[in-house]
Amino acid sequence: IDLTVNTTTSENATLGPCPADPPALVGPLRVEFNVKRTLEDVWNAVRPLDIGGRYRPPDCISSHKVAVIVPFRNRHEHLKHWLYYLHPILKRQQLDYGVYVINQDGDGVFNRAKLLNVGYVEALKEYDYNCFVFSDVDLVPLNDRNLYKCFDQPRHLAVAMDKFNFGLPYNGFFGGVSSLSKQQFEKINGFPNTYWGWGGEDDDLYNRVNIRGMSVSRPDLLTGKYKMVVHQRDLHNEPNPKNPGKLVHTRWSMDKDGLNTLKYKVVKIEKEPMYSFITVDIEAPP
Ligand code: UD2
Ligand code: MN
Repeated sequence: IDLTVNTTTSENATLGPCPADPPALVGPLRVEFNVKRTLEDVWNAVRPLDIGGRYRPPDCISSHKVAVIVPFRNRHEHLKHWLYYLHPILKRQQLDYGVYVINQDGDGVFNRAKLLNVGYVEALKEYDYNCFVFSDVDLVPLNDRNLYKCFDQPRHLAVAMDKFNFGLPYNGFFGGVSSLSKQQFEKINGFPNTYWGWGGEDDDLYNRVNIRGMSVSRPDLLTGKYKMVVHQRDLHNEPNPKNPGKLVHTRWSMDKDGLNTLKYKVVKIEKEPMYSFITVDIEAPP
């Protein structure tokens, strides 16, 4: 007798793994920021999603369980562009993903890296993510073959930004968008929490990766093209002159400053249709 499962009656049990090359990718993309978008326009362009900006491919099982973490304060116009472009891309990439916007409460000094650590911890409370993509809110990829997943080594994705003439500004640049697996991120104790204001935190992460014997992988300069929304420096995020000097100490500071020393209070969690909006008090100096 034939004991094989009847495939027509148990569809869910018979989903296969997603292919290594997602079939719907199109390559180069047109991206336009000189358009006013309402949240409703954006929703109509990206729906359907599960609440909180969650998605998994309907027709295959993805092994990439990705939390996309966005540091945020007062950039709602940028967020609309980001959601409008990123959701369709992430869907075509067949990722099992969720979007977490980590909103710094109050108007103390901004701290991008600490917000990203918070995003890591909060996302893991919700789902068994194995990969974390850390992205500025104002950066949109110009090629959907730049996969928002994790690789054998920590990855730098934003290698060719328009503001840097589509090249790397320096060899060790690790800013904008990066991805680390859960294991890679734990191995480096996450981001530093002590880089207040603008600058340096991405270089510290680069140091951490190298000190732990890993290297940074990158897409080529055509696949890694990005467009950044043109903007001025925000209030309360001035370049901090103390940050560059800290970079020579990463080797000694990294075990005392990171995930293992992270302290914050969640003020509010809002489950929006296209993202989770987590407002946090990170004990920012005035
Ligand atoms: C560069 C890097 C960025 C980071 C930063 C230094 C690029 C494209 N990115 O960004 O990864 O290393 O330098 O700290 O080169 N943000 C807010 N509200 C604020 C301030 C910042 O939401 O008031 C968030 C937002 O996601 C923004 C990100 O922090 O995209 C980085 O800040 P930025 O865009 O002002 O700095 P930028 O473009 O020089
Ligand atoms: Mn920016």
